Amino acid sequence: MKKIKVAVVGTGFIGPAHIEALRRLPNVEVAALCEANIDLATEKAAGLGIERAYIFDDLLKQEDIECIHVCTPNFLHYSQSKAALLAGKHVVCEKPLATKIEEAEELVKIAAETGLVNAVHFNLRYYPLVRQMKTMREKGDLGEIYSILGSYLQDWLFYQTDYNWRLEPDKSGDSRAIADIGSHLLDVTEYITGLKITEVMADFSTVHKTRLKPLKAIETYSGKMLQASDYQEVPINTEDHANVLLRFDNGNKGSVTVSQVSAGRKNRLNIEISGSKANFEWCSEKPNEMWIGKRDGANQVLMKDPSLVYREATSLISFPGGHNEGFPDTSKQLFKEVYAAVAEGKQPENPTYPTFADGLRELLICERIIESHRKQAWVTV
Ligand code: SOE
Repeated sequence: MKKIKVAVVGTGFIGPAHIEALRRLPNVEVAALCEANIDLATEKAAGLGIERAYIFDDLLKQEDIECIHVCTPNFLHYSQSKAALLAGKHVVCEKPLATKIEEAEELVKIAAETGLVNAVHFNLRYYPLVRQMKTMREKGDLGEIYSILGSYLQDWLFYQTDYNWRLEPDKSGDSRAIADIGSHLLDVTEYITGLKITEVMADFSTVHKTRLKPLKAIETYSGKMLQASDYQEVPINTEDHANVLLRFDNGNKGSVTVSQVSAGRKNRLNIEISGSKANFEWCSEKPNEMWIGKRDGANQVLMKDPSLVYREATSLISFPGGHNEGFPDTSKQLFKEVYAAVAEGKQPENPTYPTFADGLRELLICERIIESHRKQAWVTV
């Protein structure tokens, strides 16, 4: 079988997750790795068992590389996705697609003009029970949607000494928690419900007004306790926590809360959708079950099991009921759909996977949320 040769750019947290997921697909070969300089690229490629290493400009010259995964910090997504498309490469870009709406608009335009496959890694759509909830809603099992309650809570930025590039607006953009994890929550909200968010009312808080930025790389588990002189105190002006009221195009309402300082919540997206026939609740830390609430009968817990869900969800399931599938499997399932399109050589008419247009949609909502917070007023999306 001719394998599609792929390159991954960036090896922080998510780049290796892309590589692992891609290696589970029979028609794909991770042929190259790209990093900011050739020494780092070579070192990382060797560590990941990838034969070829490049800096970005040289990667674009590789004729045999058909698709590029952009897994670098947010501020590089636009330029690297644009250059890859113009070099004739299909592109899978991490969220957010860009840090500015006009950049995302340009990427959508170029992608449409080239006809190349373009996708954004909104991987949380690919938990099987997320697609099951979407399908159940489409088939009328939920009824009219009355309200939506969502949260996405983490604690990896809990301490004042927790530091990461996402805290720096020049690398991450003007929003942090909303753009980073709120984008996932808002995407799955519209994906499952089929509703469109029409207005937002946002209120942010920056819990740590300053953070202690390490002045040198902390050698992981070196046991070396950093001294005060090892840190620089820097001001922080992006949100640790955000509450957002939402209005939807069906006239009903909802709210979401995101936080990266919620002790004990490691990576917990929770959504509860109340309909006229039932109530759905699902949590990303227990992704193999969903709760179905009833007024006139027993509530139910549906387990991820290919024999118990609709066909649309079965296509995202590789293992029988009780054999849990989780975060790594979502990327595999997303890429399976993307690479079926890459094998055809072009973006399909109606992609089942999240595209650059979905990335633009999320960026628009996030930008309006930032605007609403700044104005302390309702803003139309
Ligand atoms: C950090 O908040 C992060 O790695 C996000 O950037 C990812 O998109 C999310 O899936 C997990 O948490």
